[in-house]
Amino acid sequence: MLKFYGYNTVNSLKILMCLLETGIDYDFIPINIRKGEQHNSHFRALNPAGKVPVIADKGHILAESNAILLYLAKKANWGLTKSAENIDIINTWLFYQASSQGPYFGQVEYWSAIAKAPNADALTHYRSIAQTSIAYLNRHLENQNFLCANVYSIADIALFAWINECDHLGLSLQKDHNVARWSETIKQRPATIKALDFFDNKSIFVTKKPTE
Ligand SMILES: N[C@@H](CCC(=O)N[C@@H](CS)C(=O)NCC(=O)O)C(=O)O
Repeated sequence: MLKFYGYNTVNSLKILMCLLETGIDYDFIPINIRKGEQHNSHFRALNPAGKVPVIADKGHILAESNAILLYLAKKANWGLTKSAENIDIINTWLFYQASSQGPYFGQVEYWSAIAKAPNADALTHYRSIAQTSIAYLNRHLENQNFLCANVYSIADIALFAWINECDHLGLSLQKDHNVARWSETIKQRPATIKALDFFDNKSIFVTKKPTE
């Protein structure tokens, strides 16, 4: 069975949302990155970068959450991955998420919640860039419900995970109604509800799966 190594993080949330949407069977293996388990030799053998999420499927080991999303969607034949035109659009969003949205939001998290020496300039700077990326997403969602071909896909999953942290990061969706509507729609999907419940659950370190 596919093994999913993860923790309560935005990038692991993407993978759980996709596994639950596609119905692929899996074993969840918690890697407590706050206790440094990502540096254990066993885990480093899977991902020398020492980061979650990682999957192992019949000997095939894969890291990088967006690469994993693509792998899972193709494996399950889920969503839009059969059309070349759609896969180009999806890839564009996956690269945008990994190279822009993720790092911007990550900096906001760092300067708002992690940095030992506060830096108001850095926080303001990265919040402003993150808000600009939300506005960009908002324009794209003006006349459509989802990011690609108006069908829910891994592109939406990838972008949703950080948008779901906006409150916690002091970012606002008030002016970005399309993003707020899109995010609410995704939050109401049964797979999203189960995935969010699972990672909110304090018993995350007991290997278990969300109930069907
Ligand atoms: N680009 C990677 C980022 C993975 C990543 O940064 N994982 C973090 C948690 S979200 C992690 O494992 N951090 C542990 C560490 O850096 O020691 C992805 O999309 O999977």
